[in-house]
Amino acid sequence: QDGYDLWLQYYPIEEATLRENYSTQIQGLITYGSGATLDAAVSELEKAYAGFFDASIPTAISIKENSLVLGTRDNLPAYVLPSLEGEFTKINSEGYIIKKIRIGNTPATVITAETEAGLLYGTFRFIKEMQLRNAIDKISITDSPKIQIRVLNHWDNLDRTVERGYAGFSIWDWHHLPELIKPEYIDYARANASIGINGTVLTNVNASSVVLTSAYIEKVKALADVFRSYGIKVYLTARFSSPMESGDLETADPFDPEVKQWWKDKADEIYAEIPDFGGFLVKANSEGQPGPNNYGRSHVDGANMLAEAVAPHNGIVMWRAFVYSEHDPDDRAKQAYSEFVPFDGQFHDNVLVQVKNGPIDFQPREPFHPMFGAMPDTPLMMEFQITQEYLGFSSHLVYLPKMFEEVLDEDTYVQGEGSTVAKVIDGTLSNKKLTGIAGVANIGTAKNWTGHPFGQANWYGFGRLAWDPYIDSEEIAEDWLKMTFSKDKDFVDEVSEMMLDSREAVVNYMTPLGLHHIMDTGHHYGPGPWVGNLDRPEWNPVYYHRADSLGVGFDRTTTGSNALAQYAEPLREKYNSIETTPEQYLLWFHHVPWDYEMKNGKTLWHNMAAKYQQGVEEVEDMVKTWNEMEEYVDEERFATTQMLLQIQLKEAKWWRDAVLLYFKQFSEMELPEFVPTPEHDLEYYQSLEFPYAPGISPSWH
Ligand code: BDP
Repeated sequence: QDGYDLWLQYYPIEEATLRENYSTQIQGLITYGSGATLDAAVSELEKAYAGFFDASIPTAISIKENSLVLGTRDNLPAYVLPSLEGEFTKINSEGYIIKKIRIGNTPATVITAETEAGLLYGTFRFIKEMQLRNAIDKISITDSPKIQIRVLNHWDNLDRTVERGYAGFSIWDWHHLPELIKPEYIDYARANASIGINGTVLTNVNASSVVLTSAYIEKVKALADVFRSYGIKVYLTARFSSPMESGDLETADPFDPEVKQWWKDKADEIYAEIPDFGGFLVKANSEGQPGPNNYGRSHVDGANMLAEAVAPHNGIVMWRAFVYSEHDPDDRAKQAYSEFVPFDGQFHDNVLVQVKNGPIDFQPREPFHPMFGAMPDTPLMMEFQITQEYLGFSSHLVYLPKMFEEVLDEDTYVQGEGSTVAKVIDGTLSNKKLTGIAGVANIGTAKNWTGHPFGQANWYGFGRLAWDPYIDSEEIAEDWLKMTFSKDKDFVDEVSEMMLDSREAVVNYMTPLGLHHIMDTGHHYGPGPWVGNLDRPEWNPVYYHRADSLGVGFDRTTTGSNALAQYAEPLREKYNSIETTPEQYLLWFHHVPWDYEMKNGKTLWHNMAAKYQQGVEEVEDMVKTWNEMEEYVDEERFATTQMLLQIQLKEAKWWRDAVLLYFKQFSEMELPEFVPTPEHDLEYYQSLEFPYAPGISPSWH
């Protein structure tokens, strides 16, 4: 088992009664309609059936007892529809209905939808029910995605390095495209379709304009042709200065008629090849990327110009709000809000503003980004990072859906209690038509796609939450474990608990109590709270923790940067006082004295040390739990996970020791006796270098 099959493993059904029952329920597959997506659904059913029963799925030419009927509403025979009355009102265009019905006296299972994509999702769901060994004889499931645009963002460069990628190189083999279509492309599409992902941005946000040249458009088209059958659209990142880099123009000013025309022509050229091209994702005027500000124009000017170019083709623009400037002396956490919120309502209808979950940058824990809820007249899409840039790369087991869920569940209070981030994203809070969510992919050429075997759960879980931002991360973990490893209850109970706890563990051993961005700079691996020599102040960890002899933490209250003014009441008031700020955000919002007495009666220093120690102990528990799971897991994945957990344990201790030794210089307090004496001195930790850490792409050299 190398993990290549992800959660799409169709093990033989060994239990005799169930096997008998399932095969009785699937007497003959009959499909109505035609098309590549329907073919994809059928081919998946064939694969699954072959795996479950070691036989070919029986087919039928007309509906008979216990047929499995597949077809969109328009294609189903009219006599089937009355048995589905009322069901279609429950789904949207990508939703599905799976139902055991009676047609006259004949029982049959129908999978249907309004669109072929819905049919495909329904098929995957039907298969999943069997993967989970659920009963299907009275099956009745309707489901629809709650968010429209559910995309992966690949930070893949054309030279196949992956920015912040820890699972090998890019899976897009640009050199051999368009001719060579690798089986991986199809399996990638299957995996995404199985969780409802309907779009992929192929290229890095730090973009190259080369992907917009005709030679590359041809390559992109080849991928789009593969993904189309799986309901997946392709998108590209658009480098704002492309009109200049192409050699065509001397400016990229969005007000220049020639620039506008250039983008219109470019869009026409792309759509001529890829009629369902999704549109552009843009990082502009951020971390050195070109953008409209270079010409004295605003983000709205830039986004709207591109939106006009793709609008005739129903394309969209995802314009990122990840901006902060070295020239702006204000708290970095405030800058995106300050820059974007005044533009609310001014973006064209086909623009989504893409906002990271927190106001800094994909930390183990951040409060939600205050832009969520603050732009009621603009579609805001969520950007999560699935790749673990700040969370131990693909060496550490961290179950991210737990964190995604925390963010989605946070209450923005913008329209009173219950105005959760999820409701902003799914559009229900302010009645948005266009909705979206993006996950920065953790996928690469690693045999198992994600490097760490448990990295797959983060890809899987992102997809599930993109489909339905209200589901429980525990349910997702359980589903994933059952489909990926074993359905044994003891295994699932123990390991899902381990996964759920892993998120808090990483917060504890890296950045407890609201600390953030104290990773070593550049690669962001390992501790680096001492770094303070980089050109841009906000690239330095010392900027974020602000430790001194008095205390530690970033004062973002009314006495400090007042970033909390960007939140609605009662959050503002709550975060303004140390006493009412949740301890998990304490040092995010406050500069707190080392001897400040916390809720448990102990000092801040004591609590900080205790959290780091707890993080290490939590990883020790993970190691113990996993060691007991040998009987449930194949040798290869068991051993890989076991070895990686040892790395995680070693590095959790490294984090604890390095950070506590560093802060001790300021607190001038002793480590509590339950924290073991660090193995090395601070100088040792400071001297460690990682010149070849993965994930730093040429754009950062
Ligand atoms: C940061 C990464 C950097 C990305 C940037 C972004 O360090 O590599 O380019 O975010 O999201 O997290 O644009």
